[in-house]
Parts: sequence; structure tokens; C-alpha cells
Amino acid sequence: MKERLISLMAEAKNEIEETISLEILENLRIKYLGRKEGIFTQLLKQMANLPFQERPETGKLINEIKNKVTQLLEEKGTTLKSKGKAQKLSQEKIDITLPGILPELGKLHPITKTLKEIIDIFIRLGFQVAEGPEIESSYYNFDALNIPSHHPARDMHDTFYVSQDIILRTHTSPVQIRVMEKQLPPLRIIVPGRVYRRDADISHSPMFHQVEGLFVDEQATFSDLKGVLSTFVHLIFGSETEVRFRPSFFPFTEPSAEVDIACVICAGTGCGVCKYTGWLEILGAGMVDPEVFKIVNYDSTKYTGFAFGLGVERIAMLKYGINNIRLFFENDMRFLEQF
Ligand code: 2NM
Repeated sequence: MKERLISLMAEAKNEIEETISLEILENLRIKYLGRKEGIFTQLLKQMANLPFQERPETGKLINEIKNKVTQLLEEKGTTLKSKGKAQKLSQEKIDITLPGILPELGKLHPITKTLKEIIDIFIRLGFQVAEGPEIESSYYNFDALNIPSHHPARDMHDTFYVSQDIILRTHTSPVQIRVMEKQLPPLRIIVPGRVYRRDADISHSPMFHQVEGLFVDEQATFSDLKGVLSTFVHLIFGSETEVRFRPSFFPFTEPSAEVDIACVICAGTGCGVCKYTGWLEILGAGMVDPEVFKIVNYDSTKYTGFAFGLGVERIAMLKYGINNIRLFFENDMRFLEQF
């Protein structure tokens, strides 16, 4: 029995050493340590056939060998597992020198960029930003701005009506009325936002963006208007840009003016864009009509003010040399990616 056990030990040791997979190792474990039919279970059963005196010593030996075999199986298991992991890691090696895949970066829409630029300039000049509703009453959009009921600007052909008295604002001036109702001068505000007019061709869109401005103080003059708007033009189109103020008419300002710049395409020599005049109109402006001040309860013997309005799409078209306003609203990535 003793010799058999010693050779069994050598045999087991050999078999375990030569094992190359966890699967084979598990078969060996069952062969030696299996609870029902394992070699050690059978050996312990055979103890019953031994003479009484030999049993303690043999039992002790069987258990020692069994423990040794258990230990060898466990050690081999650990080795095989870590070998498998090392092999897997070397097969799945990542090449960290490969260039990464860059995420596509979003860009600001050209109208957003232009709008930000305009707003930043007026903020530098001391203006604050005010906003208000796009759906307005005809009172704020027209009456309060001295545009009477039968004025052509109110025409069904120009205005989007929600109901008899509710419309989509045709300019951002109603916000200026709302601010004046709540706040006394001195006032320096600009009002950026969407406006709506029933108009559509290569230079008109039914929705477009405006920035209007309002400056009210005890001694605001037409010179202040000229200074602010000339500065604006020089900051947005460059300090060399020629500017001229031409008489005009608006129901809410008196006197009124339109601001032209020398054509950015032909530098004033005459081309299709400026209709061979050499000049491009970019702003409307004027001294606020005392009639408007009366409506918002401002004392027009104490205060004067100037106001102005511009179209953001028009400025963007001139800045970037774009001849069709629809390009801004089609969301064609080939167009938008250029900004
Ligand atoms: C323009 C041109 C001239 C204007 C006037 C006012 C208000 F509310 F103060 F009366 N807001 N905006 C104004 C004046 C707008 O846009 C071409």
C-alpha cells in the first residue's frame, strides 16, 4: 500500500505538471479528488481491508498525499489562469500611437455670429440688451409708434395677423415702448430679435432678425446719433468705411435718416449690388418723435432721444458677400461649414 501511494504521488505530480489547459486540469481534479469515484475516495474506502494496526499510519499518508495533490492542482490552476490572461492581453494589444478620431465640432450660424458682433459693439458703447414678445398687440407694434390705423405699413400684405388685434411683430420697436413704459430716462438699450413680414425674394425673408436701439437723455442730439452710428459702422465694416446720412421718413422719428456705406463690393465705383449708386443702405434712424414720448408719458420738454434699426441678415450678406438671403435658412452644411 505504501509503495502504491508513493508511485501514485509521482504519477499525479507528473500529470499535473504536463497539463496545458484548465479543462484538462479540471478532469484531473475529478480523477483524483472526485467525491464519489475519485482515487483518494477509493483508497480511503480500501482502508477497511487493511490490518487494524496499519490503518492510522496509512490513513495519515493518504491524507498527506491528498493534500499535496490538492495543493498542486490549485497552484497549476493559478498558473494556467494568469498565462491565459497574459496571452489574451498580448493578442488584444492596442496601438496607442494610432491617431484619434476627432469629434466633429459644431459652429455658430453666420446670423448668430453677426448678431453677437453687433450686440458686442453696442455693449462697448454703453447700451444694455432688452427683449420682448414676438407675438404682439397692434397697439405696441403700431399705435404706440405713431403708426395710425390706415398707414400703409399696417397693410395685410406686410403683416402676419394672428387675430384682428394680435400680430407677429414687424419690428422690435414694441419692446422699446414696453421699456419706456416701465423705466425713466436716461435710457440706452438695444433690442435684438426675430421679426416677421409677408415678404419673400432673394433679399427678403418672412422671418428675419433686427437690432433696434434707443437712446434717451436730457440732451441727446442728432450729433450723438451720428457719433454712435458712425462708430458702429467703423467697428463692424472697418475704420476706413465711408458713411453718409441721408434724409428719410419714419412715423416714429423726426427728423429721420437712412445711413449708407460705400459699397463693400465695388468700393463705391458702381456695381449690380449697389445698383450703380456706389452706396448701400444699412440703417434707419432718427430723433424720437415727441408724439411717441407723449404716448409713454415721457416729458418731451425735458427729454430728447434717438433711435435706430438694422437688419442682421443684410449686414451678414454684405460682410460675407452672400447674394441670396435664403442660404441662411436652408441649413445646407456645405454653406454653413464655411463660417
Ligand atoms: C428704425 C428707424 C428709426 C425706432 C424708433 C423706436 C422708438 F420706439 F423709440 F420709437 N424704436 N425704433 C426706429 C427709428 C427704428 O428702424 C429702421
